[in-house]
Amino acid sequence: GHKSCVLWFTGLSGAGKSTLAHAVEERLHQLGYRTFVLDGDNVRHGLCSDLGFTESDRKENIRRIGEVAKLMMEAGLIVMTAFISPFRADREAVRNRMPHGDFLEIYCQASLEVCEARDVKGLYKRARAGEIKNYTGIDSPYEPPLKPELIVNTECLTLEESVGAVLRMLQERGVV
Ligand code: GGZ
Repeated sequence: GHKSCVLWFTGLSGAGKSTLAHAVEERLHQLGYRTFVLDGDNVRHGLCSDLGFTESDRKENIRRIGEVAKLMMEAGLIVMTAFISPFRADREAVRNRMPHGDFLEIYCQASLEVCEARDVKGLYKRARAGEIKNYTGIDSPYEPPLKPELIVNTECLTLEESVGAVLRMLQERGVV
């Protein structure tokens, strides 16, 4: 069996958190590991459908996701979460709920300029136009991690290279 853990991807909208988490999941499946990815698609429509994007709603969003991730980890999975999780204190609170070493923070680093240029869903454009309030990077803050277990620069790296960096980190820490 493997060591279960939580891989906590954080970064701006459009930084590639969800894409990377799912690509890592595919690789881990090939290696025979059991995993689960929590992201906006399976959380914000259900568990957190009552929450929006105010500071207090984001805080509660991250708290719930952290608790669910912890339970899934206890069930033996490698859990990956892909949420902006913009506030350092909220991420640290989740970290402090887990046994030491089981919470691995991965910063998907990409400049606002690049994320905004990607604008996959057109939300940055709408935020710039004032149609969406409290948009992270526009009129709501993002606090980058000070000591993440891994920084993946998704501007410079291909998806394959990014997956490789995550797998290397997991090997170094004895997870896989
Ligand atoms: C940030 C927003 C907002 C606002 C809607 N601010 O590109 P996306 O669409 O798929 O990623 C964004 C997602 C962020 O949700 P999270 O649950 O990850 O946020 S947090 O961790 O801060 O709770 C974006 C969409 O939701 N979205 N409005 N105002 N992102």
